[in-house]
Order: sequence, then structure tokens, then C-alpha cells
Amino acid sequence: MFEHIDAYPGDPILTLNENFQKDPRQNKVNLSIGIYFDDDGRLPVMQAVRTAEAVILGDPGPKPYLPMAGFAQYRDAVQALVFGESCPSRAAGRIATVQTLGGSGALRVGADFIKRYFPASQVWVSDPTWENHRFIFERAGFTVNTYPYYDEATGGLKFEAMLAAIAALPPKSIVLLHACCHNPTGVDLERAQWEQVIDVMQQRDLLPFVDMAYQGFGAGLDDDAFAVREIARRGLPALIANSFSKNFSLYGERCGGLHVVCEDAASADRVLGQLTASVRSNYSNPPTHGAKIVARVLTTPDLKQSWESELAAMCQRIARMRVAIHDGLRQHVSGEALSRYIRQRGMFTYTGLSADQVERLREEHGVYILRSGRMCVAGLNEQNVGIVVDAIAKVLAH
Ligand code: KET
Repeated sequence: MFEHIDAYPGDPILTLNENFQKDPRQNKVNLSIGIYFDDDGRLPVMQAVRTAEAVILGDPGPKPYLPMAGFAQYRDAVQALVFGESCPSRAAGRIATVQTLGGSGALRVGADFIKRYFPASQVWVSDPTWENHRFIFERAGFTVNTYPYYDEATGGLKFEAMLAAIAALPPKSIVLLHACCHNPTGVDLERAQWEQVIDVMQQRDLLPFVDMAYQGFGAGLDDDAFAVREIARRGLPALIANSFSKNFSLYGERCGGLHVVCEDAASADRVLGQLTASVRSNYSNPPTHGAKIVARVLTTPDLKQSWESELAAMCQRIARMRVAIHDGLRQHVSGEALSRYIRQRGMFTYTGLSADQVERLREEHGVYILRSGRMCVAGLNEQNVGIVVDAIAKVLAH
């Protein structure tokens, strides 16, 4: 029966992370997956999450199904966080929001929805992008193409080429964009560049699909949502996927949201219905626990305050680690190949190391980064940064 099933070659991120767990070496360093670790190399439980969870567990109630669209309080609080409390599209009921299984679940439910209603459209992702973008949209039946993005020569953005490529797309094409902290390159658009991209998408009748998996890890919770809020302010139809895996450190609880900005409240109602139908036929309804935690934190002012300060402290720690690896590598790397460690934003730096060098880092030194050269700088700490610097220096030496 299953003779014809071919072997799964594994995922470039998750399989590598699993292999790291199996590596018996003492001094191994995991800079592969996009996970924030604290100064002791541990996955933090944020104080606000701890408090909210204690309250929830202190009052164990019955466990009914959530509605198909998710926990109402969560959906509302998440919408406010993503779009801003006073967003006019939100006030006018023009945004359809469903609770999703993390950011990935949001991308998948969104992909199913657009495949059904825009069957002739193709998807355009940045070159490069998070590997799973391609997998998710291809599995949903789309042809996935790329637009220019990263400039290896400068470690920056090929903005003119990006804009020209987007301007040449057929109407109703789906343009996948990273709201902030671009994965894998750490290179983001400036505000003025966002304005130009949004102008073009509006003029060309394109459908933006914005992935915001790192809100709060770039320039702050509000600034990181600039593109999303500008799209909503203009009433430009769009899909937005957001995730609480990283900024709440709630990876395994699978908390996220899919938001569709619509032209009017009546279409938002119909869109919400169809998103709900997609949820029902895929997994019926989402899980409760993580959504309760996030909703409680976001709707309790002192918990929200505590969460925001802890998130800001996490960003400061990442910034310190960027400086530490930059300074450590100073004797071995120069110019743009060095400055990218402090210029690029969010959890990742695109090191420019070749696949061979990446393999040697892993085989000879137990330092895990992605084959593409992406390093998760949020996995660095005072104890391991020296190991990583030495390993890179040795790999670069011969
Ligand atoms: N979008 C982007 C851009 C992203 O980097 C991730 C996760 C997700 C969505 C998915 O988020 P979640 O809420 O976990 O479904 N990225 C890291 C982990 C992974 O690959 O799954 C990573 O790039 O390492």
C-alpha cells in the first residue's frame, strides 16, 4: 500500500534543531531555530505569562470546545495589539480575525482561503524567505515565485529591484511580506520604502499577505507594526498573520492570529465565515490554554506592562549579543561582513557563510546555524559567544 511513499528529507530548520538535541557534545551551541534563549541559555517563561497561568490554573474549570474562530476575548485583544487600539478599520468592523495555531496556522488558513477565492493568483515571496513560506503555499496549491530582496554584496536591501518586480505583477497577485525582523536576513524596509511598496500594491490591485512573527523584536511593538497599520489605515485589502511564539515565548502553545482587512463590514463578516469554515474542516477549533494566557496578559494593564518591559529587555540582550559577536569577530572579518552583525535586526543575522563552512561549524565545532548561513543571534550568551567566535574564526582561516 505504501510502497510509493517517498522518504521525507526533513525540514531545514526543525530537523536540524532535532539533530542538535541528539548531539552528545557538551559544548554544542544551538543558533539554528528562531527561539529566544536567556543569558543562561534557557527558554524563558515570562513573568506575566507565569502570573496569568497561575491564575488560570488556580481556577480549573470545564474544558468545552472554543468557537471555531477562537476565544472572543483573545481575538479582540490580538486585533488591538496588531492594528492599534484606535485603528479606524477595526472600529468600523472591517477586520476579520480568527485565532490560529501560531503564525504557521495563520499562514495556512489564509493560504487555503485565498486559493479558494483567488484560484488563478500566484504567490510572490522575498528572495530569500523563511523556507516554510514556500512549503505552506505550495501545499495549498499555489505556484510560488520570488521577488528580489537581499543584496549579498551590501548586506542590505535591493529596494529598487524589489519595487520594480512588485510593480510588474499581474493584478490580484499575492505578495508575501515580512512586517519586521525579516527572516532569514534581518534586513527590513524603512518607513518611506513601505509607503512606496504599499502605493504600488494599491495601484496594481495586489493582495498583500503580511507575516508578523516578531512584533516587538525590531523597533518596538508599535513601530514593528507600521506596515500592517498603514495598510489598514488606507483600507487596503490584505491578510496579516501574527504569532505569539517568540514575543510571549509560548512556542508550544501555538498562539497566533489571522486577520483579513476588508473593504467594508459586510465583506468582513463573509470573510470571517469562510475562515471559520476552513478552520472547521482542518482542525475544527483551536486550543484554549495559550489563548487564555495571552488574553489575560493583554487585557490586564499591569501584566501587559510587565510583558512589554520583559520583551524590551529581551531585545536589549539580543543587541548586546550582536555587539559581542561583532567585537569578537573583528580580528577575523571586516567591512560589511562584520557590520551586518550589528546592522541586521531581530533574531537573525545572515552570516554569508557558505554551506561548506556551515557544515564545518557543526561537524568540527558543534555550532549549529542554518545551511543558508542564517544565525539566530538570540541563542548567543556570555558563555557561548566565545565558542562561536573561535569556531567561525577557525572555519574562515582554512
Ligand atoms: N513566520 C516566520 C517569518 C517565522 O520565522 C516563523 C517561525 C513563523 C512564521 C511560524 O511561527 P509559529 O508561531 O511558530 O508557527 N520561525 C522559526 C521556527 C520555525 O521555523 O518554525 C524559525 O525560522 O526558526
